[in-house]
This record gives sequence, structure tokens and C-alpha cells, in this order.
Amino acid sequence: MSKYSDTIYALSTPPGKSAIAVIRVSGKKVLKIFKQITKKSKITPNKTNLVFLKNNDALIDQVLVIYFKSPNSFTGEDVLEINCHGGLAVIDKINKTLEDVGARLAEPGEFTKRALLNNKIDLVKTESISDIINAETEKQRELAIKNISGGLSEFTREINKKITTNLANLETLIDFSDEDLPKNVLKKIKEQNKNIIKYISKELKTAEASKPIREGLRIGIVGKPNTGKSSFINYISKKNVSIVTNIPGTTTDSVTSSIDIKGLKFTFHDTAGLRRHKNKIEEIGIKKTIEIIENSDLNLVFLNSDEKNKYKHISNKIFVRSKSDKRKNNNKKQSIYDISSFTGAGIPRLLNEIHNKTAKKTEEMPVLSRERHIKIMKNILEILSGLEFKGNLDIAAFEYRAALNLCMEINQKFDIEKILDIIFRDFCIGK
Ligand SMILES: Nc1nc2c(ncn2[C@@H]2O[C@H](COP(=O)(O)OP(=O)(O)OP(=O)(O)O)[C@@H](O)[C@H]2O)c(=O)[nH]1
Ligand SMILES: [Mg+2]
Repeated sequence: MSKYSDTIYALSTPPGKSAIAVIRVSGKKVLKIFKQITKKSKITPNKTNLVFLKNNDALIDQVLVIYFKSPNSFTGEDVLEINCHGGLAVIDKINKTLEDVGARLAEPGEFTKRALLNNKIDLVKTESISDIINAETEKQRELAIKNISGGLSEFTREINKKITTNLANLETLIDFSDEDLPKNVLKKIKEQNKNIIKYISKELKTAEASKPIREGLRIGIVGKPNTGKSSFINYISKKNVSIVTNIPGTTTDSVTSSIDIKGLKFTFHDTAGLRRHKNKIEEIGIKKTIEIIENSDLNLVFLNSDEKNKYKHISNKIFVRSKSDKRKNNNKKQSIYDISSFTGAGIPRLLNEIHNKTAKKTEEMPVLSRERHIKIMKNILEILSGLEFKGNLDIAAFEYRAALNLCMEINQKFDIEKILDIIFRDFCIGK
């Protein structure tokens, strides 16, 4: 018997004490379970019902329950949503009671997985649900909701249609002799092939440009010891993520912290900086700094005084001088950002500049929002670009069918088990 025939339950709200908690139950035994835990004989679907939950005859809590009758529920199965008081003991007792009457704890994402298997949602929507739950910034949320509302599904359908039409034309050309066909069919096929390539390339470009939305941006914080690097990362993180002392060389390892600037995720890397090392620990720390400089979208070089020319080898950088609260005449030069991590002066301007310098090309929201989609589209592009339509056209038709199969992988239950695990890895229990 498939594990999907079990009746499952899970807390759908975050674990911990709260005013209200929601426990969801889904599967064939839902009605039987409802009767057992409420001692009621009937429940009307889609209506709220105030009932007492019981374990045998002992009262557990007074709760609101809603029954969604299959197939009109999120999972497509019978579903019971229990809105109980959010106390830890209450949640625990209800969970135990559900276990006693034959339900089992759901795996991460199992509710959504069942919705997918019961055709309540498609694969792209499933991924978008995961993305919307995991969205950390406004832009990531916008991207996820775009695909929940069908952006990618629409694009995929369009590509699918174009490939199918061209494949049909190719097969007609193979099956019929030249005399029976209108002229220029092959020319049209070639043109259409070019159009599909253009169409996919454009979306891949947008996807590439929007990488910062999906993955965020990396900002290195480097410079001499004691220039205020760690104090800065602490200030913008609003907590002490990195140790600060007046001893030069306090930071030896790299410390990261992510913040949201205008809807984008920026991960700052505080480092040991660049200096002569005195021991093995410092040597490793400085090696790490060099790696971070190379892999960052932008580096903030913290200056002590005017040692700008020491950093000629860093290409993508801006200069920062902290501790402006200690100076009377601050630098008026645009090329150095004067800040204070004590008063916060100059920091909004600096964050604004960091955003301007790194996030220029992210205005357009892509339809291809995941590595999986991008990889499939790249593969299709490779197939279509490699076609010559010379000699035996059977080869071209064969390749076109391969492209069509790939396209279907985006949104259909193609090789489903293979990709399900990858998608559901990011889900939480109860969703
Ligand atoms: N007045 C003032 N002092 C600051 C400011 N930022 C840092 N400091 C002080 O400068 C000293 C060094 O600060 P850190 O933030 O540890 O400097 P760092 O660049 O991380 O130093 P290392 O980790 O040793 O490379 C500490 O005593 C801080 O309190 C600031 O904006 N104003
Ligand atoms: Mg430091």
C-alpha cells in the first residue's frame, strides 16, 4: 500500500506558544477520526464548527474545526483543519490523540505533495509555494507569487505549442513528397526554429539578470585592522554578529550577516581584512579575505587614513571611512563614504550606493525563477541551436521530440519521483 494512502496530520503554524495553532489532518480516515475525537456523528463541509476535542472521554480543548470534503480541499483528500489554542501542552495532546486514532505525522511538504499527486496544483505551483514560504525579501516574494499566478506555466505552454507545431510541420515534410507540399515549408520551419531560440534566449537573459533576486548579493568588508569593519556589520545587522574590541586583529574568521536593502537580500562578509599575518590563524583568515574579495559583487574597503592606493588590485570596490563621529572635518570627497557605526551617520547613503552599484539590472521579473527551469530551457536551446535541417530530416524530428519531452518536464508529472525529492527538500512539515 502506498504511503500516500495513510491519513496524515501536522501542525501548520510555527512551533511554539501562540494564541491559536492550526493542525491539519488529511486522508481517507478524516471523517472517522473527526467522529472519534469529537463524539459527534456529522459535520457539514466548509463551515466552522465549535466543538470539544476528546481523547476517549477526557476533554482536551475547545476548538474550531473546518471539514473540507474530497476533492474540494487543498490536498484533494478529505481534510480537517483544527484551530486550537496555541499552548504547547494542547498541541502535544492533540497530536498524540491523532496518533492514537490512526493518523501519522506528515513528512515535510507532504500536504503539498498530495495536492500535486491529486492534480490540485501543478509542479510549478508547488515550487512557487515553497518559494513563497521561503521568500526572505520583498522581491523574492513578488517572484514567487508571479509563478503561483501562472507566469511560468503560460511561458512553458507557449514554448510547448511552438515546438509541437514545428515538429508537426517537420513530420509532414518527412511523410509527404515535395510535390504534394506548398513551397518553402522547410524555410518556414527554419524560421520558426530561430524564433523559438530567440524567445527562450530572451527569458534566459532576464533570468540571468535577476539572479540577485533569487540568490542575493555578496558584499565583502575588508581593510586594515581596527578600521571599524565589525562594528559596521553589527550596526547594519542590529545585533552583535562579530566581536569588536580595540585590539587590532580581533576578527580572524569571516562572519556573515544578511540584510534586506530595498527588497533584495545582501549578505555582508566581515573579514580579518588585509594585513601581514603573525600566526597560522591569521594566515588562514587573510586567505579567506582574498577569496571573499574575489567572489563578492562589491567590496567595502575600510580606510584608516588615505591608504587608497594599497587596494588597486581590488576591482569592484568602494572606499569607506568609519568613526566620523570622532572627526571634526569629514571628507567631502564623493569617492570616500564617511560613516559612523556609533551614530549611524552616513550609513543610509552607503547602503543606497551599495544597492545602486550592484542591483541595476533587476527591474524585470523573470518567468524562469529556479535553477531547474533554467537548466531545462538551456538544454532545449542547445538542442534547437544545434539543428541544421540538412539531409535526413528524421534526425531533426528526433531532436525536436527530445526538446518537447524536456519542456514537459517543467510542468508535468514527468519523471516525477526523480524531481519530487529535490523540490520538497525545502518544505517544512505542515505544508
Ligand atoms: N568612535 C567610533 N569608534 C568606532 C566606530 N567603529 C568602530 N569603532 C571602534 O574601533 C575599534 C575597532 O573596531 P572594530 O569594529 O573591531 O574594527 P575592525 O576593523 O573589525 O578590527 P579588526 O577585527 O581588528 O580588523 C573598537 O574599539 C570600536 O569600538 C565608530 O563608528 N566610531
Ligand atoms: Mg573585526
